[in-house]
Amino acid sequence: MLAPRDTPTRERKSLDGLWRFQLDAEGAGRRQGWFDGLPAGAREIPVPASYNDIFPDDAVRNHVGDAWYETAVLVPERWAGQRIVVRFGSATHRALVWVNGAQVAEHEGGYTPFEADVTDVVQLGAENRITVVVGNVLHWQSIPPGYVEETPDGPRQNLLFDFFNYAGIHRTVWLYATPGAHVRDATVVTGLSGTTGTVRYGVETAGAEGLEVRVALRDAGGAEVASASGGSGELSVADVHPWRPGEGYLYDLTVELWGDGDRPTDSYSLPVGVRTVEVEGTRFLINGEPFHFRGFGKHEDSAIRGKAHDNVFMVHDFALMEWLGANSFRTSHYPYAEEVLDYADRHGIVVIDEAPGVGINSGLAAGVFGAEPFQTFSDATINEATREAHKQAIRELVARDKNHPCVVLWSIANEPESVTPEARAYFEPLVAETRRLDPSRPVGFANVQGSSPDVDVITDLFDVVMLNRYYGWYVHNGYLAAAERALEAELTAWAEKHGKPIIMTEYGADTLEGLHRALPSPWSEEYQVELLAMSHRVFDRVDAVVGEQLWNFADFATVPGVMRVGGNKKGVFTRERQPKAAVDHLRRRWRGAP
Ligand code: BDP
Repeated sequence: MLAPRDTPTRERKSLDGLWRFQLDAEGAGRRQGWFDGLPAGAREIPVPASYNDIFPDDAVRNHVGDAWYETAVLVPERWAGQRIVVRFGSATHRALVWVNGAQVAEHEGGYTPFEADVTDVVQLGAENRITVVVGNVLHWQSIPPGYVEETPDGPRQNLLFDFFNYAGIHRTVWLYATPGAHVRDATVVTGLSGTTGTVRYGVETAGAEGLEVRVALRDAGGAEVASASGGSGELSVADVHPWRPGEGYLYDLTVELWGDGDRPTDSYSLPVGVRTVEVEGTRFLINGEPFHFRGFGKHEDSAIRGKAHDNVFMVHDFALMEWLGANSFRTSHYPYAEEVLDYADRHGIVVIDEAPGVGINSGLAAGVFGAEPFQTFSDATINEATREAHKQAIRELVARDKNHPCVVLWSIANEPESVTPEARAYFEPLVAETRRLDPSRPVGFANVQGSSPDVDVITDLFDVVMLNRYYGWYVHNGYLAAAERALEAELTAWAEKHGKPIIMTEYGADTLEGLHRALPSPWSEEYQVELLAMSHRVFDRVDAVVGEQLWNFADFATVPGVMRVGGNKKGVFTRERQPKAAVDHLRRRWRGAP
């Protein structure tokens, strides 16, 4: 799926700003035709933003159900004869969209884009009403799954994961115009052989019968280095400048449709980084060279904005990661905004791109997040329909992110149950589908503590071992010597059993900023430092460990609970991005800082 861009033949208009907003807990809006106009009294709300923390209003913060949004947009007269599309970067977790009262789009899944051709319903040169109803309920057949309990005080959403269920329109909304005959999609897969790079490309078009596809690759200075015609082919780049970790060198692939005229009918530009990714034994290779992941599991999370994309936080977070010497992160536990991947492409930051398959684990949900006991996989809980929703989420993730050089690995789930035959039956088709969609990247999942190599039954389906381990926190809390022995024993067992690269995708300790203890005890800043230092000693002793992404970059919002003091405090930065003591340890380890 192509991101909207301004090109010589295309124009886009952002609909970000203040929209009208109305909660609809009873679900009355559809019956009452709110798509023809929200009721009087609707408030103003910023888009993009999660709605939860905008107002000091518990009904908004803990809302379960529909929330309506409305705006008006003037569609330029000059777009006459063009194809006009409305596109949402995301709406969490599902949405229905109307334009001038006509339904144009319906989408399930809170973290991937969707769009609709609205050419026939908009009025040119006039104001057009756009209405969206966003649903935030998670149920057994959604991804992520969850369930709603009816209580005397109304419905209560039970979550099976450890982050606040922020909802709303979280990313930019675009209205854009393209020619009727247009480039619908483009896919690139790159290769390297000595000093020569290859860019295999495929272009999909719509309404373009009789038009010729022409592609041209330009270097960062704008000089053309290769060109071809036809809907698919391979470009060869002599003396290629590869994309590599730490240096996000990008070429530009211009894809054009040509008829008889002296200008292209449509033109689209795709940034392309030429690099390769492979797993070889216990090594993870980028451009044939062993890569060691240093960085974090993150969240899209900040005060007031919730899970909305925000360029201020994005640039700041990347700057902080660079300051520490991090070279990578995981989009735990859902696809992040497209702007984040574009930025990582340009800056050479490596990304593990995760599907929103989180909460597929009864043991964890009941034990840690307080859910009623349930069986993970059953007709009444996570079933084939859930798996289909999960598959669709993977399809949309790959469709959106397949061309990003920064993405080197798909993570299709976080901490799922992985010890029963049902788990294997659930995951086999998902892994196969991911590989079918993208044979060029390895596939993994983040394995939960307790699913050790002697009981896990799904890791052989994957290319890498990704481990979330809390030795020294949930296990052996306060006993780092015991934690060190246990962590080393488990990592050694993984290395011996599978002979695959091991990436530590989570390890860490909740840490209350400002709590100091001369003798490091849990929750103090000193203990976080000691736990990280212990973990790093172990990683350095196990050859197969090729990555350390600790949990978490910053403190983040969760549902309240006896284990959460105003949220999850495992950040090495506070939620406001102020450093805890661990930052010095990381700078020394990752940057060689004194
Ligand atoms: C793991 C999860 C992560 C949690 C973390 C924790 O993958 O989402 O926030 O542990 O407990 O279970 O801090």
